[in-house]
Amino acid sequence: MNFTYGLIAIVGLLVAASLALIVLDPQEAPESRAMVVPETKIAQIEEDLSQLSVNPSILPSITNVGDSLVLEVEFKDDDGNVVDHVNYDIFATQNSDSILSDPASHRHPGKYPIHESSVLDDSLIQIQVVVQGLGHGDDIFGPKGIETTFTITPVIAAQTATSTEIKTSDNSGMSMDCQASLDCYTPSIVTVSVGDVITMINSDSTAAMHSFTAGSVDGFTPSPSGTFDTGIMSADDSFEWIPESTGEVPYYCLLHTWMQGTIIVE
Ligand SMILES: [Cu+2]
Repeated sequence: MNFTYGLIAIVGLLVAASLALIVLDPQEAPESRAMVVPETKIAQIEEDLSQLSVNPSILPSITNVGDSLVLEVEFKDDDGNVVDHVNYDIFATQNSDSILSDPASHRHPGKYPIHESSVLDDSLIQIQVVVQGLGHGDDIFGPKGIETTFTITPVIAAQTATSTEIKTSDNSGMSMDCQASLDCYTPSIVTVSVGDVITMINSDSTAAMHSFTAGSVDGFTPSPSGTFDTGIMSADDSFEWIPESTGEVPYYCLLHTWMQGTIIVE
């Protein structure tokens, strides 16, 4: 049904309603409805309908790179009142590729489509909403073909990097006892994520020098892996390491090879 045809249907209904109020005698059947509407009145109604405003707004919930864009479309008139029973098409593109195409969508009060795109990259998203009239089935009226374009820049999700501290234990250089109790370093086993900041601190209150050297120890023979090495640290020295790949990273102290720990990177 095109716009003009819809208008005429509405005009017909309006005229029928007004005639029903005026003509109380059911015997006096109204004349052909279309015939009694003056051209000026059609023009006026056409003008009124064309000015009916249906303004879409998009309510996106996710715009992270690597996720889908999930959104609903809400419609309001110029006074900010929600307009329901809106028929609309929605399309979205990114890099000129279609990432969403839901033509013939319809928003009911309380029951409305949630549109979901394919996975986003980091380039601009263009969303086009085309209002196709109000109502259902054959009874569709109101503004049609009104296009509104939205643009969204996907967000690159912030790295939720956490920082982790590993310290040398008091007296860990003086006695091998901490080897059995697994607390030469505290914590001696720690699980972190790729991108986390690991701060290694020589906090031993005896002011002994220590290192955090990635690698393993066979008996008293160390095999450095080269993943990280703080070198010899004086009291209160610290060193930062950010793991770039997953895996278990054992480490030890160059000066006291019984001091051993493990960083598990996930
Ligand atoms: Cu040490």
